[in-house]
Amino acid sequence: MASSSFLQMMMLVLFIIAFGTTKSGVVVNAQTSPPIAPGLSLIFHETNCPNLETIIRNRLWTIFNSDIAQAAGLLRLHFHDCFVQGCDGSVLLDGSASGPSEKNAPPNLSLKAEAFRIIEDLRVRVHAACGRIVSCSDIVAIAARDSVFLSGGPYYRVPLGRRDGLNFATQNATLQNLPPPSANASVLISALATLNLTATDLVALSGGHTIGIGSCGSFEDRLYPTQDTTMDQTFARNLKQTCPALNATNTTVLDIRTPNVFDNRYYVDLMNRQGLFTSDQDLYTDSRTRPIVTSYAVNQSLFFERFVFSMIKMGQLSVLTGSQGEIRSNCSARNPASSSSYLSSVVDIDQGQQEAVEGESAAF
Ligand SMILES: *[C@@H]1O[C@H](CO)[C@@H](O)[C@H](O)[C@H]1NC(C)=O
Ligand SMILES: *[C@@H]1O[C@H](CO)[C@@H](O)[C@H](O)[C@H]1NC(C)=O
Ligand SMILES: *[C@@H]1O[C@H](CO)[C@@H](O)[C@H](O)[C@H]1NC(C)=O
Ligand SMILES: *[C@@H]1O[C@H](CO)[C@@H](O)[C@H](O)[C@H]1NC(C)=O
Ligand SMILES: *[C@@H]1O[C@H](CO)[C@@H](O)[C@H](O)[C@H]1NC(C)=O
Ligand SMILES: *[C@@H]1O[C@H](CO)[C@@H](O)[C@H](O)[C@H]1NC(C)=O
Ligand SMILES: *[C@@H]1O[C@H](CO)[C@@H](O)[C@H](O)[C@H]1NC(C)=O
Ligand SMILES: CC(=O)N[C@H]1CO[C@H](CO)[C@@H](O)[C@@H]1O
Repeated sequence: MASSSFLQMMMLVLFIIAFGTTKSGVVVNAQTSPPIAPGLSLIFHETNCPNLETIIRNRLWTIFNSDIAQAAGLLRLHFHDCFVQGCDGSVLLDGSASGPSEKNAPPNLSLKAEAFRIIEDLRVRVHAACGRIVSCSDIVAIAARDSVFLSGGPYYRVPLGRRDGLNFATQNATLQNLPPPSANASVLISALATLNLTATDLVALSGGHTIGIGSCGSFEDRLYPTQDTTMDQTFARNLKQTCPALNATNTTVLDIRTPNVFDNRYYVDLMNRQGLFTSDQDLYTDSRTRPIVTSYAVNQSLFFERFVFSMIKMGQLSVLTGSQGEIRSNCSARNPASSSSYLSSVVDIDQGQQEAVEGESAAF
């Protein structure tokens, strides 16, 4: 589905949206949006960086044309950023518990490492055009939206004006806020409740697994030593070929029906007991979330509407605005002048401990 004709079609839709000639089914209107956080605005960069969104979209269009898999990595980066101490770009910092440093990267996380490189590349382009006025966290939020849209999902406008955080995401914050793929619905519901996200938000945001891949280590506990009884037999047999034993390093798609298309088939997978992670499948087992899964499986428009709502809500979690934080001149490092006193504490972070945090091993 990385075909250029598909992407061209999406660009056309976007063109139509931009010039308001018609109303497309994939545009989710403002009435279904949550309130915009104080300090953020839909037109924040309209006058000082009018080409911001075009620069990002054109670049991502080119990247996705040769590798649509990058879309999932960029979407996941926004999740990880927002879940851990708010959407402040802290996940991008070299030294954060799941940050880009090669030392921290678990094996076979090339997708994630590439996502960090793409964000920094976008920042260079945006700052070259407009100066250092757009934050890395805003760029991550726009890139996530474009990843959704250019993969076939809904288009929505992203509230902008985030500032980049000065603090690294610690291992504790990362572990506490990013539930593992082995988490059940109860754990997920309470983890998201601490972020003021509801069970409906949980099910909608989990729909991000309609694109992307997972590695054996994230679901091998469902295969060995004993097979998870909720798993479809044929699905389990195929997964055992992909991951022949514990500690296998293979990967497989999260949505077996349409792995590279942003649609509602992920929920159809769950209804057929073909969800990859426990954190996916348990949404259909748990009576609190099961009806929500079913409603999205039978109505893609409803899923798109709720996904957009929850993305905008999540995308505004504990944002820094106004004079808080800074606009980084390098997404993976704090600006030099203000950081000298803080940088010394970075070396105190125990590298061994950081490696224990599996960047990809999260339910989102
Ligand atoms: C991290 O969490 C552990 C256990 O949950 C706790 O013992 C430790 O004090 C925490 N560290 C920090 C810096 O908060
Ligand atoms: C969910 O997982 C938690 C932590 O592993 C466990 O304590 C709880 O019993 C589980 N709940 C259900 C309904 O399986
Ligand atoms: C959740 O909502 C409460 C009450 O509105 C607020 O005090 C708290 O800061 C919010 N938490 C987050 C993580 O946004
Ligand atoms: C990886 O998965 C593929 C597809 O299921 C399978 O053919 C291959 O044998 C697996 N590779 C390893 C090393 O297990
Ligand atoms: C898998 O790795 C863990 C930790 O590295 C190790 O304890 C375990 O023995 C390994 N299991 C197999 C089947 O290789
Ligand atoms: C599907 O959801 C949309 C958006 O909420 C709604 O307008 C529509 O009526 C629903 N369709 C059906 C068949 O329920
Ligand atoms: C950005 O910061 C990272 C982490 O400190 C560093 O490795 C990299 O060289 C910096 N990039 C530039 C262009 O200075
Ligand atoms: C370091 C590591 O585990 N690398 C593995 C990544 O995945 C490929 C297959 O997809 C393996 O061949 C590598 O050994």
